[in-house]
Amino acid sequence: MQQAIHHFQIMSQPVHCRSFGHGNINYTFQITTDNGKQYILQRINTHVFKNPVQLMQNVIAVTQHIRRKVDDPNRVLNFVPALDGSYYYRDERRRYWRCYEFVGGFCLEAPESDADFYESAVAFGRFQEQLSDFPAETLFETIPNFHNTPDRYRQLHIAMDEDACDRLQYVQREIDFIMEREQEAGTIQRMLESGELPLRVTHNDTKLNNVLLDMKTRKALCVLDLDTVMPGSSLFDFGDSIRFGAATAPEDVQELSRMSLDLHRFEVYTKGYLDGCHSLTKREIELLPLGAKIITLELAVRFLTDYLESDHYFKTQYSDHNLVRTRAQLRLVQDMEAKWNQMQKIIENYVEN
Ligand code: GN1
Ligand code: MG
Repeated sequence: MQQAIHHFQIMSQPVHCRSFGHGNINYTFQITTDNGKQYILQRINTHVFKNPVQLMQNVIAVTQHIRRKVDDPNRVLNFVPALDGSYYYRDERRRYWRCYEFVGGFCLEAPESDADFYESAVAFGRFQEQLSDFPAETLFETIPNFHNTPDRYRQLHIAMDEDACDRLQYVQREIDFIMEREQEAGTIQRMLESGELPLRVTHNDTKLNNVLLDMKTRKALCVLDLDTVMPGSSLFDFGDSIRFGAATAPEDVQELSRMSLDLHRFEVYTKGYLDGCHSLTKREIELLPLGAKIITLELAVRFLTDYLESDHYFKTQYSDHNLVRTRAQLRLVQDMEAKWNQMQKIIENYVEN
């Protein structure tokens, strides 16, 4: 049993603990107590999130904001205070923990039906809508420049120059592919800076497995993993869901021929996202396909950087895991390029003239 659970204000006795979910960053446990109530206990990865106290202030502010707008209290995460009343517990090894009520439900690694994917789209769209009046200036940047794509390229260039573990020799093809697209990859960031695209409060990690679905109805209950809620672009929130959930294979598939973009799922998600969120500008909607392509490319850049820097950021299961992930993402980018006109056509139906 993780001892940290005893430092939170739960009224019953913990009796069972198991590892939970497939997150690449934090350490997550599901706790059951003697009266059947369940909790999620998470250890925050402070290598990634340097300021967990500010992070929890963000998360609490965002969940409180959403709570005021929903009828059902289970439609938003409900964090449990620690014994001292704050929303985190720091243990004697200076590790930070937090806890929230687990009301049941499940997460998917891939949609099992169009309906599942549509549900997740509505949930992320609604999340965007609920935060459209959140005061962005009160949020801390939990990871500065998180989706600043040119900055991600800059970090890759540094990792290439340093080549800390002599891996550059294995990745020339991947580097070539990535560098050919460097100019285009910066377009969204530049449009945010020029004001052509609005800066919004966004989730920034909109993978399907960050949505909790109801066991019986399979309807979306709530959005999880709020650590990266920060000012950002709706294009990346949309795009990251496409990257993960409209792909025909897992993000770390080895057999590259299995990886492609499912255009039908792309359309299903577009419909759901725009059903949930009505505040996007015409320009944002037009550029949604670009969001999908650039976020996929950006993640490839991040995986490759981590590979060159000897895998200190993402959890890995085997030695070339980050390289495998890079290749899978690049294959997806390539397939999006092949299907570019079709993606545009689908979006055209949703742009109001
Ligand atoms: C990480 O923690 P998780 O698995 O939800 C990462 C995302 C990546 C994702 C790729 C804080 O998300 O940015 O897109 O892995 N989160 C952070 O699977 O870096
Ligand atoms: Mg997650």
